[in-house]
Amino acid sequence: MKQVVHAACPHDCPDACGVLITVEDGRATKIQGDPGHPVTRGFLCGKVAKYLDRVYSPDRVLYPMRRIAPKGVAEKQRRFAPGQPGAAVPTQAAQVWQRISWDEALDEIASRFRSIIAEFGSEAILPYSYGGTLGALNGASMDRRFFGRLGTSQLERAICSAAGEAGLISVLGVKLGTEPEQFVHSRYIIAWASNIHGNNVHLWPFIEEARRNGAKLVVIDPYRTRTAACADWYLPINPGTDGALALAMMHVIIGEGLHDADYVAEFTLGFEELREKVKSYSPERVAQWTGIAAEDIRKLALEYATVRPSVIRLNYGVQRSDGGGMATRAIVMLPCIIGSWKEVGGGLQMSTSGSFGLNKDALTRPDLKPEGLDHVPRTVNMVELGKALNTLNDPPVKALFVYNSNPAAVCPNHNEVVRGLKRADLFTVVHEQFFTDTTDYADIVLPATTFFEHKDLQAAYGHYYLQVSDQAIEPLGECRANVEVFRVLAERMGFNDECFNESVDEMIDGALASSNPWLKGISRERLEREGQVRLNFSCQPPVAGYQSETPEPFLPFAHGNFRTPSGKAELYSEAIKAQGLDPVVEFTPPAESRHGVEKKTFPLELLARKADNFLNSTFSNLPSVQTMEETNLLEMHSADARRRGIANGDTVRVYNHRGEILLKARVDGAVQPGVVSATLNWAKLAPGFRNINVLTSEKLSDLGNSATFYSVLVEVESVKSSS
Ligand SMILES: Nc1nc2c(c(=O)[nH]1)N[C@H]1C(S)=C(S)[C@@H](COP(=O)(O)OP(=O)(O)OC[C@H]3O[C@@H](n4cnc5c(=O)[nH]c(N)nc54)[C@H](O)[C@@H]3O)O[C@H]1N2
Ligand SMILES: Nc1nc2c(c(=O)[nH]1)N[C@H]1C(S)=C(S)[C@@H](COP(=O)(O)OP(=O)(O)OC[C@H]3O[C@@H](n4cnc5c(=O)[nH]c(N)nc54)[C@H](O)[C@@H]3O)O[C@H]1N2
Ligand code: SF4
Ligand SMILES: [Mo]
Repeated sequence: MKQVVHAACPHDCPDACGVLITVEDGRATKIQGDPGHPVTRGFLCGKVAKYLDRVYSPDRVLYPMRRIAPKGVAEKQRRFAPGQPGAAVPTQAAQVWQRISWDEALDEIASRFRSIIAEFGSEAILPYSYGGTLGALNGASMDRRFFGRLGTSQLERAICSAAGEAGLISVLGVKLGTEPEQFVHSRYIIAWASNIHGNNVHLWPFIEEARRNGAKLVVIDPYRTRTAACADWYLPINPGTDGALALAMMHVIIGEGLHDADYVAEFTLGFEELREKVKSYSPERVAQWTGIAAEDIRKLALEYATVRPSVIRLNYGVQRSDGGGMATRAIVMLPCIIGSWKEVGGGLQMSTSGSFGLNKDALTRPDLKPEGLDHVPRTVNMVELGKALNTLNDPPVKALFVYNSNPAAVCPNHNEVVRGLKRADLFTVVHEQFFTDTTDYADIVLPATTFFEHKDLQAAYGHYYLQVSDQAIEPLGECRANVEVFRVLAERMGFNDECFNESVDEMIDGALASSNPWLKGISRERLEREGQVRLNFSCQPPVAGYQSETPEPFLPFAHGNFRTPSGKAELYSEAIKAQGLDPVVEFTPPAESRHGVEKKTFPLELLARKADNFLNSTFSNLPSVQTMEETNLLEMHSADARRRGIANGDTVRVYNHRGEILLKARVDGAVQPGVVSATLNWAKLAPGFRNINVLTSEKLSDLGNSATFYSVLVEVESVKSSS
């Protein structure tokens, strides 16, 4: 029998694609983008187009496993050749793992948890999860109920976007932005720290259409991405200096009287303070930090303010830096002062996720608590996992439960993370699809389903369509979805709260039962029928003069409606002031940068970037995806290479006070002098079984306690020449 199932890609990606899976006799035989999804438009990115290879990979974890060897990397099983696609050699060999039944696994977990709680208290258990799936249920529902009821330490999930979100919310009060479909109406598009070809490819066709209509594309990125290579104007910027650039743009715009005085007067707060603040950020002064010439800064500001509609696609690269929150805040002020929120094809998009307003309390049940716990459990920042595992006391972390994440690859300060994970007294459970870097340190590995094998509800952070993702095939082997694992664990721990019995459909219904007016008329049944449904913006004021068959564009802030305390776009923020920061906005160079306080430690700024064809560390072990991505490279400028006697193809040692890694030099013009770049990979597929995060730091950003992956200083030296 042949059928086509509608699913939604749950990976941590703004596009949240609609997916059609063809199933024949119970086996998935084809995957394609849903042509009916207005943003997916029938195509998938390269990695998910090969998803059958992932689902049916011989390397999947299919059964619960118990470790019978010491924790860590089984060196003999690893191979590495610099610059070659790494052969996936998972440590699932018989001498490392013993297959056990689910009953044995659950019994062992429950009994270890009980004895740890008895001796150290429930906070000695730390859940650890992030973006494996962004499905509303398998991302955050039964797991939160379980850990809340158990009273474990709470996890501050700040590894990705928290600084930018805090910056965005400080101005707008909510995570909303320009919808991708509107980019076709833009005349001036700034891709700001936005690797659209790599990370947000479904925006690209809209930009191409706009360019066919005469729009100009400007890219601001220290790395010459494929997007930058296609741009009309590429502005390489020094890492971590975007806040200064935005301040200088406002200096020019306000100085020239090009701001929208009516919009500013009616819908913003603190314009006079901002006008004062930007006076000291002249293009000439800012040029020395950003590396962008003063006349280019001036030109950018003038064009942005006058070629209309102009739109900014701001992505998260800016905010992976010490001052990332403030930099985001400064950039988000730009559409507010030029009033481009009023225009179809204007405004700014960083995230659209604030629109869905699913009933998160119904999903996560923050009211659940263990009997007798008299305080709110402590919070551990996931960025500081190394520190938590090695230094936390009172109580120490004695058990770690990892799901939806691969911290041994993605966490900063990798060496410290590994030191912690190696602790013999740490009981680690990892629920995974593959034998990752993190399972190398697990006591128990539990097999997880892929999105083909479970049902979920899918929101998005790059568009406004909600989807139900249907289950296409039966779980492989003994795989279980996150929801089901925490359901049975709750039972094993003796929790008889009704919520642990809720069915997946009941949970979806609960998530949709929300006071958000934009969910009006959107039921599970309708989502199942239609696949994807645009949020119901019918209660928004009409867009003046809009005539078209297509739905009326969504202009969230055309008439103000900011969700800040003042109801205005806050160019001055009491909330920011309360954090001890400048209530308007300020710029300080990142500590680890050429102008920062630690500039003398190491000379080169490292961008520890994402790979265009992986998704963070996901996909990096799949041979068919490896062929699309060259890994373990250090890209550098010829001036820096020459000075160090490094030739293209040489093996180089990249190091700082946190660690070192061997990579293959690529001298190709992707970065400016003073900057080097390398991408994330599984540690066990890299030389020495370490990845780029040996160099990154646990330092937190100014707002949101986020990670600072892109503020890192290193030195590079040649090890030996390649043949
Ligand atoms: N193919 C692919 N797609 C992905 C991912 C992936 O790993 N691979 N990851 C997913 C995830 S988790 C996320 S959060 C999103 C993130 O997607 P993006 O928000 O696009 O994030 P990044 O790739 O971190 O950074 C974007 C760009 O910012 C640049 N950049 C770095 N530092 C600076 C700076 O100081 N200033 C400026 N102007 N630019 C800078 C980087 O070189 C990069 O090209 O993508 C998602 N999609
Ligand atoms: N150097 C450097 N480090 C970075 C970044 C960077 O740009 N540079 N980016 C950072 C960012 S933005 C982010 S978001 C983080 C991402 O950090 P993570 O969210 O940990 O990302 P992934 O590496 O994609 O690992 C997700 C894991 O979840 C598993 N998984 C997928 N679906 C499921 C499921 O349904 N159930 C279970 N149990 N597991 C599942 C996958 O197999 C995969 O191994 O990495 C951060 N680390
Ligand atoms: S990873 Fe992103 S672009 Fe690729 S299929 Fe999933 S949602 Fe679409
Ligand atoms: Mo992320």
